[in-house]
Amino acid sequence: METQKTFCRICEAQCGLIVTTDRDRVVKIEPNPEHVSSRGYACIKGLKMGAFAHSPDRLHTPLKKVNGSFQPVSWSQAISEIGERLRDIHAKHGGEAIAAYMGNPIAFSLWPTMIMTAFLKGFDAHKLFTPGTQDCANKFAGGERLFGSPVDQVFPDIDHNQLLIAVGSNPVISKMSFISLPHPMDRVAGIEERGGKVYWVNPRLTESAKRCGEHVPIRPDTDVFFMLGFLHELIARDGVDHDRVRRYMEGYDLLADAARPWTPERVARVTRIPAERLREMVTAYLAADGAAIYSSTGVNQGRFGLMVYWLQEAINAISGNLDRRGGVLAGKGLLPRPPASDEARTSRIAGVPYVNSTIPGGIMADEILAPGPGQVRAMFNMSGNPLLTCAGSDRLAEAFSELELFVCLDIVRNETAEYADYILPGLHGLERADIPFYFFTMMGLMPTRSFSYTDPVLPPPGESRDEGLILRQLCRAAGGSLGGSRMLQWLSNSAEWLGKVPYFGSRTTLDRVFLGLMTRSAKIGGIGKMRRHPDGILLQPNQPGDYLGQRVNTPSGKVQLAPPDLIERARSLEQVFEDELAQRDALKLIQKRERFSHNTWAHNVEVFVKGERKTNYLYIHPQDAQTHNLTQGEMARVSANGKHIEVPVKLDEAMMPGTVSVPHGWGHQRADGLHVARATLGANVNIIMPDGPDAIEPVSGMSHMNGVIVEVSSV
Ligand SMILES: Nc1nc2c(c(=O)[nH]1)N[C@H]1C(S)=C(S)[C@@H](COP(=O)(O)OP(=O)(O)OC[C@H]3O[C@@H](n4cnc5c(=O)[nH]c(N)nc54)[C@H](O)[C@@H]3O)O[C@H]1N2
Ligand SMILES: Nc1nc2c(c(=O)[nH]1)N[C@H]1C(S)=C(S)[C@@H](COP(=O)(O)OP(=O)(O)OC[C@H]3O[C@@H](n4cnc5c(=O)[nH]c(N)nc54)[C@H](O)[C@@H]3O)O[C@H]1N2
Ligand code: SF4
Ligand SMILES: [Mo]
Repeated sequence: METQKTFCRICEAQCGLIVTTDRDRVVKIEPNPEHVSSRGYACIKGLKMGAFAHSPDRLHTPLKKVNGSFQPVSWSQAISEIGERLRDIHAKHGGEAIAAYMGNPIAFSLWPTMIMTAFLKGFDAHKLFTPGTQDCANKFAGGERLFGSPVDQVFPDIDHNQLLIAVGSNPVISKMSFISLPHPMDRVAGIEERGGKVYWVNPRLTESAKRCGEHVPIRPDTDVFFMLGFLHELIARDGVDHDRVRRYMEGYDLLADAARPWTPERVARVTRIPAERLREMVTAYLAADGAAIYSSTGVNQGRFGLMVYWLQEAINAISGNLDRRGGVLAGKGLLPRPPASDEARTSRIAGVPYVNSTIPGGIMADEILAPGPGQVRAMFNMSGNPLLTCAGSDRLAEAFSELELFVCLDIVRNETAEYADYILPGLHGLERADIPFYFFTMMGLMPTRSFSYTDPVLPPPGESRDEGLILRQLCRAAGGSLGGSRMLQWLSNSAEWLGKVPYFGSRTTLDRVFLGLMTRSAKIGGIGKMRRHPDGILLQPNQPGDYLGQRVNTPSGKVQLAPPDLIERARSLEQVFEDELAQRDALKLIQKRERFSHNTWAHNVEVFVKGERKTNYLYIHPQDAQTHNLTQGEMARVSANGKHIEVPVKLDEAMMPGTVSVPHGWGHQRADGLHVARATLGANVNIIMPDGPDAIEPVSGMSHMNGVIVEVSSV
């Protein structure tokens, strides 16, 4: 038996763990009480991840599709055949024809994600799809507009907030996003314990709202009106720190103009938050000695996620809460940021803009299906299951079947991989060395500033390989140069060659060299030092007062309160308001994350899909169920955009009337490679989610997955 300390890479909390192994198998995973940031906290998914790492469905060799079925092939065959096809596509159609999707799990590992970017650059390719436009690209687009860079982001100073308004967030289940917060509910509940206040603005009475604070029900996808009403009231009460605004911000008058028409009484008609309730929240916000409004995927995935982000951060800024103790703090990364791309790229599909150097998932099918120059013909999917996680699954299925070359790098054969020509076995998180997620190392979104390093805990099973190495080998085989640099490719080749020499081998794994360079450039020391600190290292705490006038990245150095394109869009809200009134009786579908689910992959772990958990449901308020003649347990048909799915009904008083929910990540029945998930029931909600250029938020490219109008009926 051996024990090793590591940290979890499933969600942003990145909890410290102690893993006990016996002959390369996980026997037990426990929370690490000594870890500097998580201090003994971990959730069920982290503690049970051994089951996923050791799944009997793990791929041990590369697979190639031959006459419609997958057969094991050698690495050298897979690499050389893919290389040849890629070389050919590149020669005929250029880099525009090559794209990649990089999914959520591997985003927590810096090395393979960097290599993916360098791999694409090696073919002058730039179409990188990620889940970002399914969860947070509005924040990147907002950061760019307000603070001068997509990676300039702020987070609530949670351990000092005296008031927190959390909009569209449910930490008990998800553990939060854009903030690394192990044991989030203890930290949020701490606000009340020190006499402060917490509000949860949410169409559902969530697990979090049941734990502490007050629930403020809101009609889905009307948060932009809530923010406008809040801003209107804040200005009407002169809750503005004019001196700070004058010194550090620009565009205040235009911002105030945008809020003028939206009185609390008026916005109440669509948000259903009574005017008095909103006024009471503004009073509490102004009275608090340090307050923050924070929002997450519940609004990001609506039609106005970018507008909500803008207004929320404008409120935090003009009220004097930005860059102050107990308000919101601007992240300060540890590593130098990768240089921002100076080209403002747009897609050939309707001129859709890229955000943070990625292209929206909502136009992936169009990029593959629409003929003409730039049509995507080769696709590399690393650690993603876009067939189930991106909007418009049916069109995506059609698109994936059209690809000339489709390669998946995964640890199992998931639903998307069924469409692949090759599936290449990568590593599970426990099998790789790592430093923290780039939201923390680059963006500094950490209330407790800390740094950890982990060596791999498990050896790779069978012939599976580090994804960084796979991509480097593919790049070489196709005649590309990593990062477009011959020098880099030469370095990569040499490291690979040296890796085969017994003595050098253990010293020249490029990932370790890279991570060592990163820890050194973070001025933390080398890996040797990090190994002596398996519980992580605490860094100098966040300092309020070091951002405004000093680190704001806009050309003038001032926070931009009135980005022109957002001011312009604010004018179109009059029509949206009228439309909302006209749709007041329609049912709106929202997302819901589940304790034992994690997007798609957790459903292939037996303990997570036991009993009642073997399917997703239509969650619906009993009153709505009665109106639609639905009863507990019966199958319901849920329709939108001319498509439908069928799921069992679960009556749920926690849902606001007029709101229903169907959790995503389900619908595994055709997953031949996933023996546990295949036996689950449930349906893929993304079949009914809209895709295409008209269905995404025009500036940030966010897919519309929340507040989608649906119809329900019994089957
Ligand atoms: N309707 C709707 N859709 C949604 C959402 C929603 O709320 N509603 N949420 C969205 C969000 S927030 C996200 S982040 C996306 C997630 O979307 P995706 O990233 O596409 O899906 P996941 O299920 O997270 O993971 C995909 C695959 O990663 C593989 N994997 C796990 N670890 C590794 C590894 O270390 N290496 C490799 N190579 N593979 C690995 C798993 O086996 C799995 O097959 O879904 C989005 N989709
Ligand atoms: N157990 C579990 N944990 C997860 C994940 C998982 O799948 N399962 N996924 C991980 C990933 S990839 C991410 S990105 C994070 C996301 O983490 P969060 O962004 O914190 O997401 P949720 O906790 O789902 O909170 C979203 C909340 O928004 C509410 N909501 C829905 N529509 C609206 C609306 O129109 N307005 C308002 N105000 N609220 C609305 C929902 O009721 C829900 O409570 O979670 C991560 N953690
Ligand atoms: S909260 Fe997130 S990081 Fe912590 S153990 Fe659970 S899944 Fe892992
Ligand atoms: Mo996500």
